[in-house]
Amino acid sequence: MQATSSTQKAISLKNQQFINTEENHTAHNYHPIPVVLERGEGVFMWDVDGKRYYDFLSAYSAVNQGHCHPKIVKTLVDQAQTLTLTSRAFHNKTFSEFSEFITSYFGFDRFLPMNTGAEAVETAIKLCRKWAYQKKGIPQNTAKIIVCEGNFHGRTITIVSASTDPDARKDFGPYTPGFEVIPYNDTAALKKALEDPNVAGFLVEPIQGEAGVFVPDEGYLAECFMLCREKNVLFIADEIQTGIARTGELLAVCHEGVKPDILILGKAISGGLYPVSGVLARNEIMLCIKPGEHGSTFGGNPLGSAVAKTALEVVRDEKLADNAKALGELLRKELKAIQSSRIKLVRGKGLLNAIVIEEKDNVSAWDICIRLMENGLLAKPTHGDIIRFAPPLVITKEQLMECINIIKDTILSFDE
Ligand code: IF1
Repeated sequence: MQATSSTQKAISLKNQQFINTEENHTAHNYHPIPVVLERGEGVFMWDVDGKRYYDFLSAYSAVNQGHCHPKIVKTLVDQAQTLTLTSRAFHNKTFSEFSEFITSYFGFDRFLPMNTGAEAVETAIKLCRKWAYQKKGIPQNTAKIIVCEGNFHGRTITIVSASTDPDARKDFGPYTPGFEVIPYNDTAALKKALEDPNVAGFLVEPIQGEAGVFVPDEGYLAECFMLCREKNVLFIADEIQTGIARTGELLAVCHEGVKPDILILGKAISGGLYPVSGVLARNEIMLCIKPGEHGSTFGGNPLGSAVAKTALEVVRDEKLADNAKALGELLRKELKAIQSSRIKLVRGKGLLNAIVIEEKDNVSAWDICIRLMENGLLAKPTHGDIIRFAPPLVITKEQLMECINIIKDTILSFDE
């Protein structure tokens, strides 16, 4: 089956009209699944024809709490009618309350708020460099940060400078210096790289999302943390995608009892209602940045602060980490039981999962996602042959079983 013909058949005229308008008026920096969504609730989204879908992407793990969670929406509406933005030229009450809440929630001394994930990663890099010069005594302009092959930390110039993905980097030079790339899941490589006394930090995803939900060996993070500690190097965890209960613990580093020196959060910290991100660190690190040295107009605004506080309360009160853990195990078990040579591999942790597709008879991961869409489940292929399965963490066992049946029937339907 050809990808183009399967794609065209799947789309209604109404969906196609919105797609055409968007295609004609926007940059072509995405290649979306051809569905036009207009409403969401919990694990579901509806397209412009009123057709209902299970969301198996969760906006790349930003809507862990489910679409339009009523408590978070209420907070958003109430706060929007009260005070939305002051800038941090002045104090605001909501941010004050939120700062106490989030530091005790994650067990850190201090919080620095930003808006998007990439900004939070940039913040962590700046913080690490400040610390390197002020505390570690690395000579000016020589601090190095170690990153991993296949990383994804965002799309700013500095962050793509640390990337190894040609799509993310090509023709965007000149690049920011100061990064050294080592293989992921390779503690020997880290040990070697740490011999350089100018290394200030190790920036790592506890599970590589963009790489196709690549889960490192058990003990990898704990050992990396130990190696960094021995060399007085900051262990910087990018938990933008893996954090906030997605992998079955509040943070993915919790699986190995690691507490990062700098913790980077984004996405689901606000339940997908409003961009909120930030970094957490202890006093000695965070206080290296002084007034005027870093900031953001919207960072720490009352609206985002209120929304994020409620979104984090929902994660705790609804025990979303426990649900992700239990249902993630069920999902992987059931996916592994599907008798199809098209599924090469199932991997993941909690409800951050992926299957690797064996491309044969001209059926690609894209074709499978198109048929999943026809059958009422939305997922997105990555790297050609990988499909991520990451539903909102509020999904119930009954709903998950229905989804597993959709996935199973869809994959088997290509062999009929
Ligand atoms: C896009 C991937 C997911 C992230 C980690 C920082 C950021 C992200 C670990 C930046 C963002 C996104 C952004 C999205 C695609 C996506 C993604 F496939 F590219 F890798 F989720 F799997 N650190 N991840 O995963 O956060 O600035 O976007 O808020 O379209 O670029 P952001």
